[in-house]
Amino acid sequence: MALRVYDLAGAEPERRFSPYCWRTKLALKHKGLEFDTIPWRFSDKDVIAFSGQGRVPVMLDGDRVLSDSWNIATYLEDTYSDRPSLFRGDGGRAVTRFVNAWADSILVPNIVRMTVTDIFAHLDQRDRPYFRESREKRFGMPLEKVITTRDADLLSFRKVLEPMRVLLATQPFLSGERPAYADYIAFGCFQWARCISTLPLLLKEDPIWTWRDRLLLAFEGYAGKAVGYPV
Ligand SMILES: N[C@@H](CCC(=O)N[C@@H](CS)C(=O)NCC(=O)O)C(=O)O
Repeated sequence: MALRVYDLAGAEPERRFSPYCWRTKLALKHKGLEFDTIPWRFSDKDVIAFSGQGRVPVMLDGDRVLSDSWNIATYLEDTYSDRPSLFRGDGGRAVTRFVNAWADSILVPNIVRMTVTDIFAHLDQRDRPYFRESREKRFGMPLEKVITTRDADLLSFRKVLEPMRVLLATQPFLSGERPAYADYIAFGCFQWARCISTLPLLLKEDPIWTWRDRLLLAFEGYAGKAVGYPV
């Protein structure tokens, strides 16, 4: 039976924007595993209560229930070890863990600050009150106020990406000649923004743009075909 992934969706069921779910979906593609995705919304906490927590991705592999994208990636790597590797060895796994921490602590907060009203605008009506209340509590201000510094935030965000830019100027993927999980972690963040916002996070002349294009085309254009904006 195909694996199943609960995948965050907007008002339109095919608008799938979670950066963490993108990591998992691309990890599954990399492993060549068949999977189905199930659209999930913030209000559907009860639907994934069986996983013992309230966030997606949640993945089902037969009767195994997994949550947390990093945990899912290590499970896939260890369980399907005869398939293409997500980490390429222990050293790769350790360094990829750094990329995971960097994406979670730097990329995600920077992107959410610039796109939080775009996320809100794409949510199902049922999700809006919860999202507004929980995120306004987190930011300590109305969502509309969070994005008022967006132009300046965008310029500093592009500077934060400098280490990626330097690396990608000399090799096609973060993981070298071929993509691996480190690429999917970072890519998931850009894909998230692209699915819900017209904000041009990247400029066409940026090597990161070219890298992102390679990943949009990977796996027969799986991510490139997703509902989103051509930015
Ligand atoms: N550390 C988790 C984070 C997962 C996460 O935060 N997912 C978000 C969607 S992008 C979520 O489900 N949020 C539920 C909520 O905010 O109530 C992972 O890597 O999977």
